[in-house]
Amino acid sequence: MPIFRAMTIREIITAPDPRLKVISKPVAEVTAETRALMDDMLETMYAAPGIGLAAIQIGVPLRIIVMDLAKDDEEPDPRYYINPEILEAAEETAPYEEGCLSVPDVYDTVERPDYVKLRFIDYHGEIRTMEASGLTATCIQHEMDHLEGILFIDHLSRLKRSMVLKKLAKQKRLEAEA
Ligand code: K1U
Ligand code: ZN
Repeated sequence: MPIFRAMTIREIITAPDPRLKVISKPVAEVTAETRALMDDMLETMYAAPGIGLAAIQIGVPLRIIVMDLAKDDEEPDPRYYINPEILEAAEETAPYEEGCLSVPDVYDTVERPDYVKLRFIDYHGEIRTMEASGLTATCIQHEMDHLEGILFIDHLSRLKRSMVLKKLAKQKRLEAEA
């Protein structure tokens, strides 16, 4: 008999928070528990709303990413990347104005390789390879940075980053006082 489990929208950790600096650990085996976590991540990402999410953003230090780049008028296209590794990256870079659910209300331009080839494990535990360009390449690299404890603001100048972090810390203080 199939067992149905309701998906849960989890809390997204926002910067500054030391948990976002943690290096995530590889997933040893894709189990029902891993799939339940990925289902929750996707639900959390859709609710935010966002186009990607790494497990560490909900406080789970595992190398898991979910993404969905489908447009509003398209069918959902959920993607799951477990233990992703970059096999090749282009020398050419492309700029993209990035945002991050863990860095609310901040957007800035980051340059990243405009093509990457990846190896990862999918939702069903199968090893796969994929080539990505455009927004897919940008988003997967942004999410893979989360697995290393890196935020997109770490790619900005030291001055910009410290201004953003000060603003976010102040926002958190005000929210705690309210
Ligand atoms: O927090 C995250 O890692 C998710 C982040 C992904 C991302 C966005 C842009 C460039 C690189 C990576 C987001 O989803 S921010 C929100 C966002 O981009 C968005 C939200 C609603 C509709 C469309 C986009
Ligand atoms: Zn992010």
